[in-house]
Amino acid sequence: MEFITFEQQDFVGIITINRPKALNALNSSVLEELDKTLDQVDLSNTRCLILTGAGDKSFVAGADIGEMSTLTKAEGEAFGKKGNDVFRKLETFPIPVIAAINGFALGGGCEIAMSCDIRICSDNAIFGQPEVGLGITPGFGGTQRLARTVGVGMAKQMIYTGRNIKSDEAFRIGLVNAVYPQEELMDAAKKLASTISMNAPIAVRNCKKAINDGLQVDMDAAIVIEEKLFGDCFETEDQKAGMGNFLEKDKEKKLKVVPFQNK
Ligand code: DAK
Repeated sequence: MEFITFEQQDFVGIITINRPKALNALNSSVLEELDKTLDQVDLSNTRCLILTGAGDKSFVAGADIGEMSTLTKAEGEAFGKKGNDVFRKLETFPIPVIAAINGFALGGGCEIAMSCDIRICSDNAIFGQPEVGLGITPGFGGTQRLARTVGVGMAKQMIYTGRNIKSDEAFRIGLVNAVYPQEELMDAAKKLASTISMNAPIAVRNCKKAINDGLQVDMDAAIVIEEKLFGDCFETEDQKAGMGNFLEKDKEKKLKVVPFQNK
């Protein structure tokens, strides 16, 4: 791979978009490599992913404007589909994905972060959807995910003005869960990922699916989705061990990682 690196640390996979000279802008190759990287994640041994950008200046400065500038309508549509497919793959990936946003997250950069489950950022992070200034609309889900993440009014303001916001404002409006000094960001991301990966993996996966799928339907249907995924956890080793440890008051065992179960 030319533009993506993958590193496995225990149960955590770290994906780095590595195109720092272009501030990690997303061209077709980056999108294709990201797609392949996700396909290659060993889900029997990985419980959480971290997505970040190389360098200390930029997470992702958007889709590659140079590549996009000469696209025909048909090519623009194909490029948009490539991006949307991989963003959706991230969003629906079976395990949680944490975006560790280490600088600019503009346009497609903000959009890819919003496809992740959890966003944390460094204090120099800058967010924005500047597309209207380039004569286009956000094309990788920005009009949809930003409104769902920060509310309709704030999303419309950010998108219509194309104004960038700093990390403190991103935190205030709920676009990120926490802000860290740049040098502490990756440790914080790893700690968060490690905490998630110490929990029962089937339950964590089912929580992600329940939240994601439930948000697409009305509450009656959403509760049915939850019921099914709740029921699905029973008779797993994780459920038996987790509840058994509690009933046996075995605090040591409770802290042990329950072996992953493929179903
Ligand atoms: N694309 C390509 N190259 C980029 C880039 C980008 N988005 N952002 C930065 N670079 C490159 C710069 O060209 C420069 O390259 P060299 O000149 O050194 O070769 C290098 O990265 C360093 O950038 P700067 O010299 O500009 O660095 P500064 O610190 O001065 O400024 C900046 C940093 C992030 C403020 C600035 O680079 C900037 O404004 N970049 C563009 C940010 C932006 O507008 N992003 C949104 C892109 S639009 C679609 C689906 C999705 C999309 C569109 C369509 N369809 C459905 C069809 C998505 C659109 C977008 O994301």
